[in-house]
Amino acid sequence: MISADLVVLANRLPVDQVTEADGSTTWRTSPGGLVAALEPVIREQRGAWIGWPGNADADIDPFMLNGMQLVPITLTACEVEEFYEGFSNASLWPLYHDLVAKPEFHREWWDAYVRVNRRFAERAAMIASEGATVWVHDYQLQLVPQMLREMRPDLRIGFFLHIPFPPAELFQQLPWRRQILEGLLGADLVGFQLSGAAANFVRLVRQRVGHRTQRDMVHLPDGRAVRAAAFPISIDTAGFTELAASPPVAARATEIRRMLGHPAKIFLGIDRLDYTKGIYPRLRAFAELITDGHLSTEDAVFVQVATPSRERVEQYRLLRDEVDRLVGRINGDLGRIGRPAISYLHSSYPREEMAALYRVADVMVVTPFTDGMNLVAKEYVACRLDDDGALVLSEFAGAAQELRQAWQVNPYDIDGIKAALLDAYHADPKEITRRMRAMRRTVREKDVDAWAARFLDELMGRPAPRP
Ligand code: GDG
Repeated sequence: MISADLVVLANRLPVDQVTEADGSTTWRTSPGGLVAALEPVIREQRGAWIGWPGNADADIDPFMLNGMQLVPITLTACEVEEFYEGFSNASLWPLYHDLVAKPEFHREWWDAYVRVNRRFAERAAMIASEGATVWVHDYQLQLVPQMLREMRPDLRIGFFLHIPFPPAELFQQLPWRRQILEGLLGADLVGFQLSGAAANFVRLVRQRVGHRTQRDMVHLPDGRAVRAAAFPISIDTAGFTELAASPPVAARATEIRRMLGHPAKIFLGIDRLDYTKGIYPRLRAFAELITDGHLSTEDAVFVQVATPSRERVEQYRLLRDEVDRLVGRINGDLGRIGRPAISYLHSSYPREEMAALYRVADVMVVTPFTDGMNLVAKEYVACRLDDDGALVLSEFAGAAQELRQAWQVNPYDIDGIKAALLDAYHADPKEITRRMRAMRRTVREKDVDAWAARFLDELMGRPAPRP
């Protein structure tokens, strides 16, 4: 029987199942900042990670990997549809992202959300040792803190939301708004990317649940206090810098530039293919700069990587068709043989290839309509070993609050994006270096290890639970 002093809960386990040449299957840690930051802490504290392994109906026993106890949660095919694709990604995701798409609300999706959250909470209650620390992640699991507190009042519970938390005007559309707020209030510490999101939460709790609040604290009738605060997430900066500096990545970057025909400047976008990421307006802005004669396909190429994502959700299928059509039209109208205006890749790549792309891009374009943080912006900065490269960044990405030296844009303003792209394209190398140097200092000082340590220190410092 597993017993852990630190338990992490996230929708997904930090591993992917891979099939070997001989047909056998093994697990491999999935690359990502969160795993990189938490793995050492979990290992040190005999910790466990509870999550879904990623395929429906998989009934897998807990196992050890890299010093972590991994505890798989089974989701039926129907739960994947209703809890994950439905309530998480077609109700909460658009609602929390400023209604960039219209959220759908269905009572059976909500029922599945409650059921799956309870399964996660029950599993955590089973394996957490007496007085253990539990850290719950993200919008798929917002009911877990309260459920778990009812089962195990001896635990210290933290929650971190990776995506934005909307203002009251939007959040109150949710038919189950009160249950979600009460779910989160089961935690001792509720973390958000930005202080504005924490303030939205506290205000909603006061208005909708009626608890007394004081700055970032919520005071519950039973005497417990919950703190809501900002913990802006970051990346494994040293890991990315090292990868970018490695000879194979440097060679690959040179090769990519050659394959693109040595344009004067390379623009780059890397995103999950998601309607919040603002891929459409950025490609239109770039195409208009060519049509208007400000750029030519000799001067510039736009490489857009759109990683396949949530392909069974209707809104994502529609987006894919829209972007496909736009890229087809732009290249049809503006491209020449061997010189497409946009090099569009609907595919996912290993981290090495990502680092090579970051290294080769002269202008990185990150224009989400709204985004909790946006790690791609920080990864680009970490890979700019020579302090060069221009970052064009949406002012509505969480990262914009730290990366102040980027060329900041309103992602809804196509003329504004055009002006920023052109400005970044023509910027004086000294100006580029001045800005990049400052941003590199930020991501060096504030990496994902510092983020995890700050959250866990703050959580441990909360008053001990009173069972
Ligand atoms: C959510 C919030 C918040 C992308 N394509 C490939 C690949 N990626 C990696 C990137 C980056 C990550 O995926 C994407 O992170 P983002 O932060 O940009 O966006 P979301 O996926 O929406 O993440 C966001 C984040 O959570 C953390 O809290 O910042 O606001 O929405 O690391 O590099 N990695 C590889 N191949 C790909 O093709 N290897």
